[in-house]
Amino acid sequence: MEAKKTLPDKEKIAVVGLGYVGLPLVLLAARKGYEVFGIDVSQQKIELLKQKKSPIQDEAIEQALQEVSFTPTHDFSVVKDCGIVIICVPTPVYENHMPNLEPVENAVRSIAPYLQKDTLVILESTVNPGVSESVVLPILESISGMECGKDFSLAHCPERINPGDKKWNVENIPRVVGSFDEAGLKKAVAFYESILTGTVKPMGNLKEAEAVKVVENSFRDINIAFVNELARSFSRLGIDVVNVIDGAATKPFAFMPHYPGCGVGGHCIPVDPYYLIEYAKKNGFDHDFLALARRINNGMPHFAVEQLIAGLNEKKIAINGSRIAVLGLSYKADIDDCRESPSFEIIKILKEFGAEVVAYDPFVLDRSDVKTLEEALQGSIGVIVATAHSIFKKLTPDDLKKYGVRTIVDGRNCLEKDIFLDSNIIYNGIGR
Ligand code: SAJ
Repeated sequence: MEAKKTLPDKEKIAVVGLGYVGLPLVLLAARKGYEVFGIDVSQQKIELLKQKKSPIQDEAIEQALQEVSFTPTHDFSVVKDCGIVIICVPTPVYENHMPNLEPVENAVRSIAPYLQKDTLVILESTVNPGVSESVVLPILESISGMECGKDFSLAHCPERINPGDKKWNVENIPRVVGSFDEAGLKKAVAFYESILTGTVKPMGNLKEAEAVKVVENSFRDINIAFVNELARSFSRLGIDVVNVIDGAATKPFAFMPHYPGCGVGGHCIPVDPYYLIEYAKKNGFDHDFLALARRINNGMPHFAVEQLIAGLNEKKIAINGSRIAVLGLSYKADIDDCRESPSFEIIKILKEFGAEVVAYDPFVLDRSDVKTLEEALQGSIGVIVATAHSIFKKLTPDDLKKYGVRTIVDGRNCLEKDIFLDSNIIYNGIGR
C-alpha cells in the first residue's frame, strides 16, 4: 500500500537525532521523495552515515542506506532551508526517575536560531504531557524571536518504533499527532500521511498527544506487573503461571496476555510511567497504582536471585563464593540494546550476596566477561538466563551437566522446563 497523498510542494525536512527513531524516519522520508537532512551531534555517527554505514545493528536500516540518499550533517544551520524540523533525541530518566529533558532542550536550542517563518517543528521524543508547551515552545520563541502559532508551528507525534519487530515498522505503525495550532496540525497530519501507510489520528492538542505515549506504555508496564505479581504468588502455590496466562489468553476478548520475567528493561516501558508519575505529582496527584507497578517490576531481579538461592540451597551450596553465570545483558531477545536492562541489577545483587559473576551475551560482547557460552558455563555452579536469546533457549540439562552446573533460573521462562524435571539440575522459572 502506498502513502495516501503527498504534500503539494515537497518540503525539505530536517531530522535531529539519528538513532533507532530518527534514522528510520530519515530513510522513510527520503524514500518518499523528500530532501532530508539528518542532523546528529555525534561526528562519528555522521562519518559512518556518510559512508552509508549504519551506526545501529539493524538489517532494514543497513539495506535502506544503500537505496536512498539524504544529507547526514552535524550543522544545524541546514534547518533554515527546511519547512519541517523533527526532533528525535533520547529522553532518558535520572537515577531518581525524573525525566532528563537535556537532550530535548539542547536540540531545541540548536535549531531555534535557524527557524524560518512558517516552519513546522515536530517533537517525536517521548515526553510527559506539558513539555512541548512549557519547555520546547518557550525556547523556540525566545531564541527565534518569533511567536508560535503565528510565525511557526509546533506539533508532537510520539515515536512508536519497536526495535526488532518484524511486522510493525516506521511506515505502517499508526500514529497520533497533536499541535499548538490548527495550521500546524494540518501540516503535520499531511506530512505523516505522505510517508506512512498507517493511519494518522489528529489529537485535540499537544498534551493529548504527549499523554497517549505515556499511557500506552504505562498500560504495558502495569500489565507486566500484574503477571509478575502472579508469578511470585503462584511460585508458592505450585501453579505454572505461564500455563494459566496461556489458558486465559484463549478468551477472545477482554484479555491481553503478558508474561512474567526477571525484570522490565528498555528505553520505553520502565521509563515512560515515571514521566506521568512525576508530572502528576507536581500537579498534586499521586499515581499510586503506576508507582506500585514500577516497584513490583523493579523487584523482579531480586526475585530471580531468590530463585537461584533456593536452587543452591536444595544442593546445600552457599551463594557466597559460588560462580554464577548470567546469560543475557540486553533487555529483550536477539537485540543488542542494554538500556535499563534488569541483567545489570541481577549482577549487582548477586555480587552483594558474594557470588562470583560471569556475564555473557553474544549480542553484547563488549560488556560480557567472556566471549563464548562455554566459557560462561565452565565452572559455574548456577546459571540465570536473563534474556531469551535464541542461543540460550536450546540449553539442555546435558549441556549444563557437562560444565558442572547444579541449578538454573529461567528468568524469561524460555527454556523447556519439563526436560529438567528428571535431571539432577534444579530448574526454577519465574512463576513456574
Ligand atoms: N516484558 C515482560 N513481559 C512482557 C513483555 C515485556 O517482562 O509480557 C519485558 C521485556 O523482557 C523487556 C521489557 O519488558 O525487558 C520491555 O519489553 P517490550 O516488549 O515492551 O519492548 P520495548 O521496550 O522495545 O517496547 C516497545 C514499545 N514500543 C514503543 O514504545 C514504540 C512498547 O510500546 C511496545 O508495546 C513493545 O515494544 C512491544 O509491544 O513489543
